Amino acid sequence: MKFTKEEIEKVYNLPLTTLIFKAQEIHHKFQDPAGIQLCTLKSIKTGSCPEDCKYCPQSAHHNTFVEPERLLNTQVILRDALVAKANGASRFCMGAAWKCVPEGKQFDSVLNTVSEVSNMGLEVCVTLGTLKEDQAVRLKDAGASVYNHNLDTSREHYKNIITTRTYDDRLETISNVRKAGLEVCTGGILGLGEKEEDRIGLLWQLSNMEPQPDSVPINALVAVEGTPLENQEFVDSIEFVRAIATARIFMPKSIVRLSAGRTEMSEETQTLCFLAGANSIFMGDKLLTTPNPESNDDAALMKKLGLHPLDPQKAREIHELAEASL
Ligand code: SAM
Ligand code: DTB
Ligand code: SF4
Repeated sequence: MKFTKEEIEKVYNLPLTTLIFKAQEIHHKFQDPAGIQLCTLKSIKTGSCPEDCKYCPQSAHHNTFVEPERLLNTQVILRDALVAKANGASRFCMGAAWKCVPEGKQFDSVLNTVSEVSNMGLEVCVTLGTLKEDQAVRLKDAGASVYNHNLDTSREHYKNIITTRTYDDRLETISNVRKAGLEVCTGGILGLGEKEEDRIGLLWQLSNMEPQPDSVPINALVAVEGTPLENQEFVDSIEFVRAIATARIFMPKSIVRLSAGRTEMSEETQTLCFLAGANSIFMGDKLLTTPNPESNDDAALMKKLGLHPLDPQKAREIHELAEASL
C-alpha cells in the first residue's frame, strides 16, 4: 500500500485552512482550477433491484416512491442525450438498477445505446452492476469510456449497509473494468452513519488503487422515505468538505465529483467543495430517481464563481504535463 491510514487521517484532520490550502496547491498543479466537468445522469432501467443497499430507493427490498421501469429503448435515451449535449454536458452517464448485466437482448440494447451516444460526441459512462471482463470489453468496443462502480464506504462498514454482495465483489468488477481499458469511476457516500475512521478507510482504499481511479464521485446520502436510512441526518458539511479535500490531495489527477446531495447543500457549501478541489458535478434536474439542482441555478452559480465547463481535451493535456513534471 502506497499510503497508510495514519497518513490519510493526519491530512483529513488538518486545520481546515491548511487542508484547503494544500488541496488548492495540488488542484492548481494537476487540474484546470476553473474547469468543472459537467455530467448528466439518466436512469435507463429503474427500480426492482435485487440488491439490498440500505441507502437506495431502487432496491426491491424497500418500499419507496420509485416506480419500477423496464430497460428503456435506445431512441428514448438518445432524446435525453441530445438535451444533455445541448445543455453543455460533456459526459452522459447511464445507470441501471441491476445486480449484474443481463446477457442477451438487454445487454445488446445497452451496447447499441452506448455506441449511438458515443457517436454524438459525448463521453459515455455506464453503471450496470457487477461486470465480467468480457462484458467490460464489449462495452469498451461499443464506445463506452468509463464504468462507475462505487465502493461506497470502508470495508468495515460495508456489511452494515449491504448484505447481498461483498467489498471484494466490488473490487473484482473494478479490476475487470481496468483490464478492459475502460476508465474507472469509483467513490462513495458520506452520511451513512459511518464513523470518521470509515471515511478515512474509504479514502485509503481509493487512494491505494493502482492506478488510482480516473474519477471519484463523493455522494452525500439522500435519505429517501421507505429506505432503512430514511431518518439519517444529513452529513455535516465540514466533514464532507474535509473528505473532498483529502481525496484531492491523495488523488491529484482524479476528477473529484461533488455528486448526490447538492439540493440539500447551500451555495456556500458547494463553493467550499470547489475550493477543496471538487471539479465535477451532475447537471440536470434529476439524478437517477431523486432531484438535483436546476441547470439554470447551477449555471448561475458557476458564473458567479467564474468557473467554466471543463474541456475534456484540456484536462487530458494538463494531466500529461503534470505527469511529466513528477
Ligand atoms: N446498480 C448499480 C450499482 O449499484 O453499482 C448502479 C446504480 S447505483 C444507484 C449508483 C450509485 O448511486 C451507488 O453506488 C451509490 O453510491 C449511489 N446512490 C444510490 N442511492 C443513493 C442515495 N440515496 N444517496 C446518495 N447516493 C446514492
Ligand atoms: C454516483 O456515485 N452517484 C450517481 C452515479 N454515481 C450513478 C447516482 C446517485 C444516485 C442518487 C439517488 C438517486 O437519484 O436514485
Ligand atoms: Fe441496486 Fe445499485 Fe441501488 Fe444497490 S445501489 S440497490 S445495486 S441500484
